[in-house]
Amino acid sequence: MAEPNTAEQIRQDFAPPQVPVEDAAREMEAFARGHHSEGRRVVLITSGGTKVPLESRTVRFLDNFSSGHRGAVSAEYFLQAGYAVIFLHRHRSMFPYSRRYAATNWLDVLQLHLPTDGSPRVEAEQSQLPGIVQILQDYKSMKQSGRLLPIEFSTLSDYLHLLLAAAQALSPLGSSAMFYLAAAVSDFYIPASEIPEHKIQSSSGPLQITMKMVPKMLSPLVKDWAPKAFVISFKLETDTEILIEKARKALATYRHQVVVANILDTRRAYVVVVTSTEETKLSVSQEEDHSGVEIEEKIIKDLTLRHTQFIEGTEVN
Ligand code: PAZ
Repeated sequence: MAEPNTAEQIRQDFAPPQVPVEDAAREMEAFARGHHSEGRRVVLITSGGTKVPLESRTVRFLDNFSSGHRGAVSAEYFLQAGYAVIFLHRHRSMFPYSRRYAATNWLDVLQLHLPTDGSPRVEAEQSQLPGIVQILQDYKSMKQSGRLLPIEFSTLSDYLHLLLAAAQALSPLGSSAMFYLAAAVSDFYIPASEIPEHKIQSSSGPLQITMKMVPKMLSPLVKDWAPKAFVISFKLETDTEILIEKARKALATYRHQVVVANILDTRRAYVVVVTSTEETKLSVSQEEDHSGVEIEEKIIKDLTLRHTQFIEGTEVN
């Protein structure tokens, strides 16, 4: 029997998604078509980590470190650069604009006024929300422009189904579509046919599980699903010795345009943009960091330029 292709494998081998994929597919398709018809480029940003259930009535799951910071900050800079953004992100991970107040306890920021002669009023303590006026302005104008489409996932299965739907929505845009795959997606999963239904019992002794390799989405994405798009993947390592070699290997295997390589501990201050012919090091110095410069601003400046060259067919890489 022939091996199922990746799309079939996702449908057959993974638990049904817990999010309304068909509705999201329709929204993404209409969003992409609308912005494309207005001459705008569209980027799909994936952001955050994936949850891999160990039981189908899930009590326990495998997760990872990703906070969604990279994706949320990048979305803001892509919007600033004029792109329309599909923000495919992990539920409750960082979100563009509001991410600056992710650690804020709103109950401390809000003041309650109880006038004797009127209704209660709630006001925010502005001094506890640094930069709020500018951020609120940017957020409101972005909302009004309709250039941000947030789509949420939680589980690995949700993510895979939604990525497939996003690729189908963006494919008709050809080279003006960009995929910016910053999510930290699990490499391992338990197939739907093998996952225990109920909570794994500790009385059965130490836990031994065998997980299958998650199909590599980059391969069908680049070859079949959106073959004309500009595709950027991210490579995270903890060992600097192997980072660039692994990024190069990914480029050679999947034949997409760019890998952004980063190391777990330094990812906020240093990345290498790797193409088939170049390695461009981008960094944020301590002084820049103190004055609020974010590495994503440099990444997006670099990538939007490469995207222009790609569209114009004048890229040298
Ligand atoms: O989400 P975050 O800001 O905490 O981290 C960003 C990141 C390290 C997940 C991203 O830059 C990245 O490298 N994503 C791909 C990870 C991978 O190799 O699968």
